[in-house]
Amino acid sequence: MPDMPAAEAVSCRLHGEVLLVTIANPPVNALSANVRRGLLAAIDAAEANPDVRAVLITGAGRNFIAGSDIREFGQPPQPPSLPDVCSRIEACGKPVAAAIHGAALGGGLEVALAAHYRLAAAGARLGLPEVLLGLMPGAGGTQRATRLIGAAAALDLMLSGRHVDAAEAHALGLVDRLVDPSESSGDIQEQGLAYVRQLLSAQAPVRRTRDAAGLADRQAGRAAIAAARAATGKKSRGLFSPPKILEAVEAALDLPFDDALRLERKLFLQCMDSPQRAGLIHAFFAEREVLKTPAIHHQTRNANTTLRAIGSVGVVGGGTMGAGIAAAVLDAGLPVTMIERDAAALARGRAHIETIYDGLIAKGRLSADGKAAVMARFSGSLAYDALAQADLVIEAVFEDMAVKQAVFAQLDRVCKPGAVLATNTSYLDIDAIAAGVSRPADVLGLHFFSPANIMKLLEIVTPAKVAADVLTTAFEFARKLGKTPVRAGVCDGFIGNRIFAAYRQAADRMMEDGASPYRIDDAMRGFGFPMGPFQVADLAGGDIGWAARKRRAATRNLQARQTRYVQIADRLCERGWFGQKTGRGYYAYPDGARSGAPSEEVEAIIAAERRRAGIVPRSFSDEEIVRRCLAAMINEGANVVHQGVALRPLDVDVVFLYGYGFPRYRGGPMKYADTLGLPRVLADIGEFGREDPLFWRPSPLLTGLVGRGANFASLNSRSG
Ligand code: T1G
Repeated sequence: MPDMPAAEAVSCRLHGEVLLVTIANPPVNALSANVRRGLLAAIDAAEANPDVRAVLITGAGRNFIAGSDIREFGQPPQPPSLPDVCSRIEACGKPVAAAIHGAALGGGLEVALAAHYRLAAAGARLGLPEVLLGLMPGAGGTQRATRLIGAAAALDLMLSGRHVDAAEAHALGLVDRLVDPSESSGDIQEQGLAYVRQLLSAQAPVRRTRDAAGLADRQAGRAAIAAARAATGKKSRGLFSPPKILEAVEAALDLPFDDALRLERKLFLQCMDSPQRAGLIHAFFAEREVLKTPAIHHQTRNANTTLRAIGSVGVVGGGTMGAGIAAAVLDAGLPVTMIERDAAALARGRAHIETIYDGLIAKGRLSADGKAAVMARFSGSLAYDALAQADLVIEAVFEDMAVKQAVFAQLDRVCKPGAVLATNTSYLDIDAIAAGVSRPADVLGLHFFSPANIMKLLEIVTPAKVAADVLTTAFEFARKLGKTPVRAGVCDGFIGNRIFAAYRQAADRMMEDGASPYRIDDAMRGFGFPMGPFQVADLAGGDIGWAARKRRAATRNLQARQTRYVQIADRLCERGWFGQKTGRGYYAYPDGARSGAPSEEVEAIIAAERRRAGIVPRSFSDEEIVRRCLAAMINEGANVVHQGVALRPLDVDVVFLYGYGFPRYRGGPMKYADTLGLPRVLADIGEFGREDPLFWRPSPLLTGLVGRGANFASLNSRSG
């Protein structure tokens, strides 16, 4: 969205003695350079016009101001700076009020804090969420918020990044007045003008936030900073900006306002230069880009595709995934019919769902009536005919092609024309499943991640024959479930599991070559993952991967047979050591413990496998472990984009951010690769390829991009 000319982005109109300043910069009134220029000009005009006794700042459309224009970050800065605009507003010799509706976030709240009075409408959302972008308030927010509401409340807003509603903002002292919709009529501009007229008739003075008394109790302020510092140490380990926020708030207690403001700016610019800012802003835009229904295949955009109505959903299978999917659909307010093969299995499916809601009741997040209301929309049956009127059916049975094709044959027999038929398979060939029914255009993959009612990621897998309106309907369904959908093509493991498998293979090779699995997990946690690959294996259950390896072994082609195959996982599975669910896997989980302990027996099995394979173990530094794991992820990510399984590198990033715990501040594997520089990644793959050329074969996409000096980001702008 090009930046609106200053005159259009900010309009001024005199209402009696009040100059109404309106920001109109769709979609969210971001503080672009022209908006800043317009605001500065408006205050200058107000000061110069003797007819003006007060100023009211409002936003057009659904929001007040959603902050600085994030798209400007990383570009050369354009004057005026936002701190200067805020200081100008605060210094105005006539009362300035801000009338807030919708979002007043980041720089938007800083503009309001620079004003002398604030009014908020119901539904307003106020906050200083810069930390979520790897930043901190950079236009006086750390100083004015602290002076207005105290260090503890200000730190809570800035370190959590949470939005507060109008009522809480009023209770905190962030705003002076709430618009009570029942009492008053007219839009926010009317409310605002009425409020300013009251201020004028009350002879309300210019009241600068820099002089507010929120710092009166310095001891409390210091205690709040100490407490926040302790909590931040634990919670935002590895994040760059939280300590900077603490330092700025500390300065509010120790330094005069203008000195503290200068320090805030210095700290802000340090955050701006940190790679975490780039990673988090990439994540911000990527997760919004994937929401837009892409084309099924590159050449066709779904501009005017219709939607199929989804008012009722069937779920086939009541196991872990089936029950989680049913709960996700119930949480979205839809009725669910579950199909199982026998009464016992159906009862288990229902009990599984009930357990989910009982857990919420236990946490006080749901009432018994609430649970009853949800379960009232659940029904179960042993007869597929119960799905005759379902608009969408999601199959979540055992991961076996023949079993799934049998289910789809039943669905093809009973489901009404136009019903969407989806499979939750994690790996299997959906084209083959679609080929088994008379309506392949109605078939696609909805690949949920476990636990399906919690995990936000949903891979929407598009077989060759899927209809455009089925894809659009699936994206709309994902939005309704509050999921982050990513379109994926059909291949073994789609986007996420395929790339994760490459990561696992790199980790397995290092383990057989001498690295302890526990050291590898430590290194990947140090990189920012919540868990290392072997902890994930134990959580997911080794039996699933084992079944997949056995399935693949049967069809391994010559090249696959020539590829190195690490058998350590098979040795554990042969012992029934599948992970948490069997009390031991790579780790031991005595008495059902959730976090595992390293196991000497596993180390012994690994040592025996090395001897069997004739491998003399060597040591691996954390740095090398991380380099190899990421190189494998990035290279396979490039293959996935190159083959069109993922539309753009950002789709791979969103899959890993939402489905595999990739550290958000690194932006995802492809963004991280750009941060490293693709030539360096390619050089690493070349180096590792000297010992294993088949596994470490550089992706043609990677060599191509390096060849023309381009990066993955250059492919993100292509339309979905
Ligand atoms: N700058 C540029 N574009 C923005 C934007 C922003 N601040 N906020 C949203 N957009 C775009 C977004 O990409 C999307 O575009 C469209 O607007 C609608 O957004 C100095 C440095 C406001 C709660 O962190 O949280 O101020 O995809 O889909 O669900 O201290 O957007 O349509 O092309 O999210 O209704 C601080 C970020 C900035 C707020 C609306 N501000 N925005 O949610 O719509 S840093 C923020 C949001 C700062 C100063 C510092 C949400 C929203 P497109 P959407 P929504």
